Amino acid sequence: PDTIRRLDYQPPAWLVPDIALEFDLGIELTKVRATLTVRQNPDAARDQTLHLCGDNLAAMDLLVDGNPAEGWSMSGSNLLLPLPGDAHEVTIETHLHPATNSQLMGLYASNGMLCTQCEAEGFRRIMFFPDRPDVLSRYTVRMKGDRGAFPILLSNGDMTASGEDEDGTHWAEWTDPWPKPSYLFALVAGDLVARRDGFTTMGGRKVDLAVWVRPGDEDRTEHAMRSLINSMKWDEEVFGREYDLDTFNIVAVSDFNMGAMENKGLNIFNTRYILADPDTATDGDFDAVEGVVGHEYFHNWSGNRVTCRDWFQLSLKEGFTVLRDQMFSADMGSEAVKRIEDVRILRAAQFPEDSGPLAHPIRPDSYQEISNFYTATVYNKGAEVIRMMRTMAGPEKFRQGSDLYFQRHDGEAATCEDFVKAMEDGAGLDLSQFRLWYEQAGTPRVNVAMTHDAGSGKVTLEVKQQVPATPGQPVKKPMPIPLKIALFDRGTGTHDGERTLQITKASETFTFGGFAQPPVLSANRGFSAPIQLETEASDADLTFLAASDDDSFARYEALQQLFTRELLGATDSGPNEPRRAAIAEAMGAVIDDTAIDDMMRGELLMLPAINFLIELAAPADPVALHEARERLKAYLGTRLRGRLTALHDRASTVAYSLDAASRGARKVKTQALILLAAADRAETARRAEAQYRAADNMTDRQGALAVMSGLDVPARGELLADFHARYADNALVIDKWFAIQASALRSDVLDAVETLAGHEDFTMKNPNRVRALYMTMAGNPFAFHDASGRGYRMIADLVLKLDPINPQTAARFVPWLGRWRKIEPVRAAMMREQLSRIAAARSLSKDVREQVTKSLD
Ligand code: HT7
Ligand code: ZN
Repeated sequence: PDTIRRLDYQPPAWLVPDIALEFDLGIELTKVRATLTVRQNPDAARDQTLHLCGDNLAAMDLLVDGNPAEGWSMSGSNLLLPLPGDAHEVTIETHLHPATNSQLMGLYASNGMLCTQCEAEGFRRIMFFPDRPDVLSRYTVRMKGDRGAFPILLSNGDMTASGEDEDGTHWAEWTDPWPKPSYLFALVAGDLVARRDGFTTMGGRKVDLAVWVRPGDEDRTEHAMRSLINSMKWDEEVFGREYDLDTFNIVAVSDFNMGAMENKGLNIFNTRYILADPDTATDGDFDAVEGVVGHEYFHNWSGNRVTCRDWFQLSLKEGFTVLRDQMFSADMGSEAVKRIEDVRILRAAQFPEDSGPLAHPIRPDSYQEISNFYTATVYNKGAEVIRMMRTMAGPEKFRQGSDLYFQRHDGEAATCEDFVKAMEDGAGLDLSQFRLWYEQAGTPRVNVAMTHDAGSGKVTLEVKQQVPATPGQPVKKPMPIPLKIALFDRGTGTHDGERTLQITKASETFTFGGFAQPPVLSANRGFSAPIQLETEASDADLTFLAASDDDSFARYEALQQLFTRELLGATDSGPNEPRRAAIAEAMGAVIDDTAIDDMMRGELLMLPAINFLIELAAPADPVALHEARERLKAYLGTRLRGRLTALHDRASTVAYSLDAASRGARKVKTQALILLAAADRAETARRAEAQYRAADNMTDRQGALAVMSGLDVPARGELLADFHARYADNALVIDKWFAIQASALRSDVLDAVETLAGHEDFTMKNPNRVRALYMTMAGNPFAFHDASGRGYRMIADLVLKLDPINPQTAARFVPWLGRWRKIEPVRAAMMREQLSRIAAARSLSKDVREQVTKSLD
């Protein structure tokens, strides 16, 4: 397979300033005619052949300047067209079959509607084109179709004309004045209804807003619309970014490979990130809608107005936009809780990637299939890297850097280097060494050792860092790390101010005076750098920080470290009684502490996930870790039973609303049930059943059902059946029904998954459904790491079966098997065996082939 390399970049020989597209729409057959104005790129080496990418296309008609093209040829699936001069008009016709497009890339059918997905390389499945992000064109789109089947016709930009024909068809013309790369092209045609609203920008532009959904879903779009308006306002206030068209459309589709897509003026969303009401969506779902609506909207500047030169620069738009959506959600809710959630995601998804066979820098050096690089590294670590720049510069200077970046590169296809340079110039930072964060993969391990000299009152911190070897990068340089610390006085429980240490070397020391007693070190406060931190803190120090740290992240982290120590130690030598008691006391204090709100209390009561512990324990026995975790839950549930039941009782009296107090109450209710269930199954089952039956919202109902689903009690089956019957018509809730059962910590969970795969509601064609069942199972260590190896086999079977249908989605399951190096040898051998079985398949997509080959290395 071809490997594309970052350093081989060449500018395009031909530019396409304008493209006019005509669509004659049909579910079975859509005809597309494109007229491209092409001209030689003065900044590139001259080439008299126009290279047009195609994927699964045939040119039904091909004209140059109005005459049949001569001398053209196919090179694989691409079209090569010799052109004699500097500027030409090229016309091409293609025929598409949306109904059979199960890959969901290009133009496809979903529930009777037509829609597109072009990022990263989907446009070439619609039209022959230089399908690369540094070719920017002005698009005019005219589409016609049956009025009954496609009453709504949408594309990018603003609608400039429309009309009806006598044969029952109608047409619309959309014009997007902003030059854009082909990956931002979009078209939607179908029977849709809109929630409409408006927004007036800071410059006075009146923008018509619409959220389009299938008839019947419109009542569940209020939160998405509110989130959109909040995003537009927030981007003006915080980043000075204003919207630039008269129309902003969002369309929700139920068959979608990812979360959403930021097409210019016409965002297309997975229904999962649009539809929400209290009866069908949890508080977490509401947050996800807000975050993803914000994310896609923010791309209008970080991605669309300034786009990427090539796909190696993906983090330029994705890392920056994730940081922007994280800041937005923090401002809309609780900054402290949002930070903890974001770090939890980073640790669960990105740390394993960074320490495994698929590790890559946030700006990768090579790829075979770009879809495999829409990763937690590019997105979430990319956001952390830009967050560090913000930490080093401070918010005001960071804003100056961001302003300069947008001003310098508006209308361009830029690079990560352009962003870093703008930050250097605009924010006044020296980022020469910092560029390593774009080059080196791997999570730095930082060790901080503290010594105290009673005579001089001096405290010395010796900081050592090491960046682990990753594929293709055996030797690493030391990273620049902004490490926020505070030194606490044990007696008063206060500190003398937060400091940011700028670490630049493999080993260095920092000294501070004025400490009569050894202080307690609070380090990496606010998770100021995406590192694995090791300190020599005693259990007593951690207990102190868990109770007293004024940085909420550090407080959470101290508790997590106590849990982690206990869980990792317990798999070798059983529980550590004093530590367990200290944890119970710290948890009791968290329950009682009236100074923290329930949203934060809910976070503090959560034990670390097994998939995070596997990272630290390597080589891990996941089931032994699971058992240790269950034992600790049972211990805490027993020790804290009175307080947890009181907490559950108190929270159960709070009425439903979307405000923080009410959401916090729901969060602690489920956390209390989780701990109590491990201690007293029968009593907790009664409590959970009561919560389920009394629920007037999905958060309570799903939380209770998830707890019930892990228990062996008669009501379990009854409630699962009730849930299914109650929501039989709602695909997103039926996804929950599948996921709840696949996440159960029960010995028969794999039988259940197998049965569910044969359920009439299960389909391989809908990525949400596949993920609900199989991604949840792969993420459930108790199921996936079943000692028989059956979990591994089931995921390999899925990959092989799904690959011919939807290779992109299939490839996303491979990394679970690729984590074999972290797992004890017997299971690791079985995981490898399944990877080899996939690799041996006669025909594999490029997507799966790349992931499997790299995972076996
Ligand atoms: N920029 C969007 C990426 C995306 C995508 C990529 C590959 C295949 C399908 C896809 N759908 C959306 C999403 C985002 O980050 O906003
Ligand atoms: Zn994005």
